[in-house]
Amino acid sequence: MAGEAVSVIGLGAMGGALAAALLDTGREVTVWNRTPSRADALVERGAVLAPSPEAAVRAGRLVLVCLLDYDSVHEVLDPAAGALRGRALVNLTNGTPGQAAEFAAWAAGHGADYLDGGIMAIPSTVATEEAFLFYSGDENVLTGHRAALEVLGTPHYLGADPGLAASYDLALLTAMDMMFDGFHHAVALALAREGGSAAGLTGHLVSWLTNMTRVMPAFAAEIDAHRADGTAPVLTQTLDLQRAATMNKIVTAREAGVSTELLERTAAELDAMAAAGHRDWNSPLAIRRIRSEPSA
Ligand code: FVH
Repeated sequence: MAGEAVSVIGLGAMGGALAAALLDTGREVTVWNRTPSRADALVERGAVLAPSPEAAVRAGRLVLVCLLDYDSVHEVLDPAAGALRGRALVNLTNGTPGQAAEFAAWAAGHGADYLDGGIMAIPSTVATEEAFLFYSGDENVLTGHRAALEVLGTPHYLGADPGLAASYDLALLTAMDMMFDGFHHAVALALAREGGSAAGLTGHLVSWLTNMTRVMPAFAAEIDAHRADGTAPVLTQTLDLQRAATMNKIVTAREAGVSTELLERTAAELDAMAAAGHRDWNSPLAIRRIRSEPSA
């Protein structure tokens, strides 16, 4: 839809990709960045470079913010606060749920309609089918500007609590970090053997992890059911089996000269579950343990 005025504040790798995607759809895009030269390529393609954050805010009914962190968001937007009234402000800067809640209150105090967002994409996948974004806060912002926000990636509205999007965003990023820790550990083990290689292992690893991710919805259903009514989990393994397998992994890592730090944490958790009188490992128990619930 050409004609809808959108402002993008912050033209790093991600903000630049967001602005470019909006320009591609023929929208009027105003941009601002601390280092103005980062706007050059966008201006060549039709974007308007605002002289100040305040001018950028005034230029768009929808204002997207994508900066390094919340300190920079405040540094940039505090002097522009007077222009926010009546604007739809969407902050796509990574931060904690607490920071999102604090900023939502600040934005509401200045009369902005505030939506917090988390981008589940990298710059090269913005505006592709792969990209999705979490949103929480004022749902009317999403409803009123859905066409523009859908350009960036599929929107998932989570609820009115402005911290929800940050919470889901960081949850997914944490799982990703742990997956890459596991990948690097696995490759280090493979490299310790004559004939082992990263590429040789990785094809099998991707198949294995892809198969294992298919069990997650069943685990999730068990966790939710357990929370609601105490239903016993279906997917379960004995702690003895888990502990024996973990010990094999620790010995193998040690022999390969690979750090056992992460595995020792797992072993300690399994030991603690056994010491608390549990016989079986299952996902609801693992969740209770990680949440430090007394029964785990
Ligand atoms: N890049 C990615 O793959 C991830 C994917 C998921 C979402 N994140 C989040 O997006 C935010 C911005 O990330 P980015 O990739 O654009 O980051 P940079 O390329 O490093 O650009 C940083 C921008 O922030 C500006 N900036 C930093 N400090 C200040 C400040 N004190 N005052 C004003 N602006 C500031 C910086 O300006 P400049 O250095 O060009 O002048 C850039 O515009 C982030 O929350 C990710 O977690 C990206």
